[in-house]
Amino acid sequence: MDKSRRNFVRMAGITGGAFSVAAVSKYTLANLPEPVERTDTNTQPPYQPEDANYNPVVTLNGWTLPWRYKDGVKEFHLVAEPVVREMAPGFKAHLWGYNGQSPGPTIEVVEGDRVRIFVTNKLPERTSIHWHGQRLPNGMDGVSGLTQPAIEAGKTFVYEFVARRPGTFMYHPHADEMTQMAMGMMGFWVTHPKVPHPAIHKVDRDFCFLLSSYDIEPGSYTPKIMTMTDFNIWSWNSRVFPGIDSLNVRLNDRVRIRIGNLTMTNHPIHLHGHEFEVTGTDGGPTPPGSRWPEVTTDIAVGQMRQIEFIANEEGDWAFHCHKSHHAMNAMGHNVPTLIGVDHRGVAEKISDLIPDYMVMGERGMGDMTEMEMPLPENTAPMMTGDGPFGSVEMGGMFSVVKVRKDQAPGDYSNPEWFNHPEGTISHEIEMDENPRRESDAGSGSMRLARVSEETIEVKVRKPKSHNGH
Ligand SMILES: [Cu+2]
Repeated sequence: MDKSRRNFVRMAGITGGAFSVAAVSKYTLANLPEPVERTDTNTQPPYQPEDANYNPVVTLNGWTLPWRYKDGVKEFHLVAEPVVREMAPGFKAHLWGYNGQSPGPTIEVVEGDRVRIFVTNKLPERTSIHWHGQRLPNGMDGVSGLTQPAIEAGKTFVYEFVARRPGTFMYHPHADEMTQMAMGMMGFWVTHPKVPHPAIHKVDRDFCFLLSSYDIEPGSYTPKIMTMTDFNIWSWNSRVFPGIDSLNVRLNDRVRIRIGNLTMTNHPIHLHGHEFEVTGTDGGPTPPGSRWPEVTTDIAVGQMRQIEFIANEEGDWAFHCHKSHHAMNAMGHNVPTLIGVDHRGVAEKISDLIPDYMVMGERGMGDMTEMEMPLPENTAPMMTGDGPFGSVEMGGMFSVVKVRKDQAPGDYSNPEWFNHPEGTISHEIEMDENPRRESDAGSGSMRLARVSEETIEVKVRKPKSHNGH
């Protein structure tokens, strides 16, 4: 196609953003909906069509794909293509995705809707889309070779089915899956109930995101697609902390968060300060009698979970994967544990030879967060993120649920850090400088002892080897 004839215009106003559509294209001529693209990574406000009688979802660092009505059918156009995703400030990845981004836009419909989805393949290889969790005719299931021929590069296919079941779903390729999912091809799908459903609550806020992982060497841009286990980028919607937006809610809101796992391992997702219930899976809403309170729920590979809670505690509540290695950014895993190893002298000597040399991990890894050692270009710091009290020392699958009294209903904008009521912040206390205070003999009270530096040295100093070096 002659690229110079493609004239992109900006559609401002719908969600205040940077949609762009081709003004005249072969799609118009073929009577297909113009593909809508976004290239930025900001969480878009809910997409609220005029006739929507549901509370739309908000996709973390993402957006919902607009559709057009044609003969009572909701028509969408997905374009599979190479994209550039800024995964965190200062760190971009060359991924594959849909309509300008990875993950692709969220598709949001209502139970009973007939949907028609055009899929144009602008990848260098063939693809297909599987509609994970949907009830549909077998030939619409998107498994290339099994239920349809693959969509060859440059071709457009159409899928059409009725969204029969309300719930939480996703879409992804079912052609060269290992490569295409390792490259970021995936998207969310939400089907709202048509009429009130006994197991589906009305909620005030409804968030969604996908878990994905990448293996991108520090200083490079493209994921290594053959990696099976040793991923180094653990992301929510292809973003890593501090690049993941916070989930901003109003005090006493009922909040739903829908999460799907398209990585190669499980993720125990943990919320601070509240208990939640798992109210649904990709198999549908869970029966209310089957629910119990949790603060962590494990999401296995290929599973989806929707959690719900009443946000009735004000504050900035951490929300993260509980696997600590998934809450940090690109790092080597072959680093020996150096806690307690005495480097005094060694570092000085090496510094004479290598000016930027820095001993890693002598007092734990927390110092890494403020380290001055230069990172390769295009690398997200391993543990980072400034909070109101210093570095958060996190990365990867970490964000914050911000619960505020004065967050207006429907306002998803990011408030300032929490203003703690006086006397409610953990703080340092005055310590007696005596190394050891005599406890009241026999009183059974706890010994408040300050262990001397010497004791620490004995406990942690690496023992000498047998032959006495
Ligand atoms: Cu995890």
